[in-house]
Amino acid sequence: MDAGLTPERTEGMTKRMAGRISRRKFGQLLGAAAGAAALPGMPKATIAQAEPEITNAPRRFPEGFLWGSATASYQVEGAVHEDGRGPSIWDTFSHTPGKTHDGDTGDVADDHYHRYKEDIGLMSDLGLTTYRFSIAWSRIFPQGVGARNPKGFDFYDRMLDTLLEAKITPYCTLYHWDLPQALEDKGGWQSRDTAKAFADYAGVVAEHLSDRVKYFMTVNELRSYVNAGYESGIHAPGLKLDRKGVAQVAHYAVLGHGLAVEAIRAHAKPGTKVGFADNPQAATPVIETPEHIAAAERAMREENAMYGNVIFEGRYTDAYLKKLGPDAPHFTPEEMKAIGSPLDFLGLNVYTGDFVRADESSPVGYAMVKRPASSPHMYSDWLYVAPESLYWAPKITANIWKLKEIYITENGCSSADVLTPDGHVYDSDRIMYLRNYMTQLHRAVSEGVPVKGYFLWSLLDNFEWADGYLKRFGITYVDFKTQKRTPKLSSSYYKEVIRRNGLV
Ligand code: BGP
Repeated sequence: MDAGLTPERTEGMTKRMAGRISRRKFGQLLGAAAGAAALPGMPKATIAQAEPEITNAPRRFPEGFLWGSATASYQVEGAVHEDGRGPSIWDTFSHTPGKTHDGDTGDVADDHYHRYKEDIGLMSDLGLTTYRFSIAWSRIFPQGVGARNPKGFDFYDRMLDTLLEAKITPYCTLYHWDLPQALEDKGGWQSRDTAKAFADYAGVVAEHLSDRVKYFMTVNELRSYVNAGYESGIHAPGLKLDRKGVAQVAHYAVLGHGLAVEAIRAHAKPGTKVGFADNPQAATPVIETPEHIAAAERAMREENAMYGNVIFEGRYTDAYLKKLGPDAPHFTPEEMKAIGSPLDFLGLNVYTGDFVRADESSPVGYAMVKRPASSPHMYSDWLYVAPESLYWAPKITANIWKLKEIYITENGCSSADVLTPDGHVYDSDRIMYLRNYMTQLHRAVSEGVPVKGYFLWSLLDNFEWADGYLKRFGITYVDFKTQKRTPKLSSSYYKEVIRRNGLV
């Protein structure tokens, strides 16, 4: 006997059954009524027969809205020993036993270095109008600084030429976490010299590529590589610094961004646009009322005081410095000026949201809502489902930081994808996730929030950092043994979104 089957539970089940039966019956009655209303001999009208153009006309995105996908060098390229590439911290970290799932490494990854043409073919099939990729710093400067590797640019030149032939606009990230190991050996982001080295590298790349690339992002997700890399140690370089150490690393990371902005402006062709891809704590009002919305705006500044906020306001908030006290970072007025360099756009990586409520008793005027254990998440346990975040993150950031141009530089999810015997991946949960998030994005754009494009993470299943090849985020399934690519059902979904330039 089921020990959990108490009298109360049995009674509840009976009630629910009764409810279900009556609802089903109600449905049958409705169906009969609809059938009766149809003209004899005429097929019954179904939703599937409705004209998509008509039903979705009011749910279109503005003309020229960019539809893209995003990848990152270490996650897709492979070819880690080819053409003079130097080692990065992710080579070292992934080859250290126990650091990644099953000891997976990016040695081969998606072999995109050799298969980029096939991958650009996939983008063309989807109808992508833009593509976000990142440069492996240690392909250009194998030691991080000093001698340039002449072959370093060849791959990116080839890839960009193919991309432009396919009429896909490139968006380039200069740092997606693969710091040259030689720089980590000299202190990595704990050293101010790394910020300077990053700026020098950024200037060189911008000078070389800005005839073909008009949009540069300095860094990807400061919070991730600072906190996961130097605080919890779950990402490369795997350090666990104290609070003071982490605050200083965060400062040198935003300084690196700021100096890189100056270097790009100094070396790139006129008209080049500069921004960065941020993953703010996406403060989302728990209920859409004025007091909770105001609380979420306050939270967006304070929770991101050391990243997005210091970049857009050029100063650390008083609350942030007060909270850190003697652990606050050392900084100079010149550094703060560089950090606050004006930007052309903000990239937002939005996967999940953090609910905020108004709290008059708190000195900052808000409280973060602790997630109940039942909160739904996708296959990655950190990826809580919060579609509203794709409305509120761009809306609030545009408002508080006075932004004119925003891109969703990453959004997507992991699913427990299975390749079925008929050779398909029916990732209906990913489609559900995307549909809900895009509906909220559409809501923002319809209200005039200046989001100009969307990049889905990711084009391909790839090396997902500490999760190795376990967590699949692609809309294309990759068999990592054969490198065979199979577009998933979500790929058909996204293709239709792009075709309509609207919600599906
Ligand atoms: C973002 C990163 C991506 C990608 C994605 C999935 O934070 O910018 O590179 O990895 O998250 O996250 P994860 O692989 O850590 O689960």
